[in-house]
Amino acid sequence: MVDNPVNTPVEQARDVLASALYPAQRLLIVIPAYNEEESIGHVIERVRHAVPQADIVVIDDGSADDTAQVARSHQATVISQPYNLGIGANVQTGFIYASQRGYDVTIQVDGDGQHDPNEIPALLAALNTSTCDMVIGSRYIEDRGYSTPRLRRLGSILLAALISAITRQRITDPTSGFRALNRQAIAFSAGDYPFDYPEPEAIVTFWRAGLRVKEVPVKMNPRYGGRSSITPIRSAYYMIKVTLAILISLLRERQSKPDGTS
Ligand SMILES: Nc1nc2c(ncn2[C@@H]2O[C@H](COP(=O)(O)OP(=O)(O)O)[C@@H](O)[C@H]2O)c(=O)[nH]1
Ligand SMILES: [Mg+2]
Repeated sequence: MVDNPVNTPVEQARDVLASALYPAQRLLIVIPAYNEEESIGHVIERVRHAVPQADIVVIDDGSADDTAQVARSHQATVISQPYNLGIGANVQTGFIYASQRGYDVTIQVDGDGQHDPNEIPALLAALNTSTCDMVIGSRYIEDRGYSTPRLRRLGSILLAALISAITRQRITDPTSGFRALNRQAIAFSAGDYPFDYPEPEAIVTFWRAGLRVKEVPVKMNPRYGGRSSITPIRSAYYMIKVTLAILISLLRERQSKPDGTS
């Protein structure tokens, strides 16, 4: 377990500024969780400490362990899927929930503890101060000590190159699920979101719909417990599947933005 790090004075000042600038913004933290009973309680507490004004929904993806019970015992709202739907459909459930309840911003924070809630204000600040619809927390823009297994890093670099070439914009961390979405991006994702390994493909889908994406540097942790779905053997499979999914998505009819423009 990682202890709750105390924010530096600069980080505290940034948080105060962010909430002072946008006091009325309704924030929803979407936490996808599949068999994360070891970490979910800690993640909820750290999120609450970092953004006390936000609501928290845990989307339990048909976990076989006590993820839902633990999340409820930490006073989070829990939506339990009837069975394991996979990460894309699971996260999309969060976007549908957010769009139905009129949230202004969602921030996806994984249930395994990899995403540092103290970085949420940085994502929010970028979403609010730049002209973009989605902000991605990237662990690779700056070296903040995150170590990725070699094969996975290679896959991530290749995917980043492919997506950067397609979107004509530098993307460094396409598999990061640490993301903030504004209303327009939430509405779009509630209606159309890739399934399975959705993060890289979603960047391309957004670009095709005219939604703007920006990356900001964040620090990330290793997961607290449990296992990543992406084992070394599955990395190669993941790469091929995601690359094909992205290329095929380019053949799909262009989706228009929720406001009807394209
Ligand atoms: N492995 C897996 N994770 C899921 C699923 N549905 C939701 N999740 C959650 O999605 C987040 C990211 O998954 P993870 O396996 O850590 O992927 P990684 O961070 O890219 O290695 C975690 O919080 C999981 O609990 C699923 O069907 N499989
Ligand atoms: Mg993870």
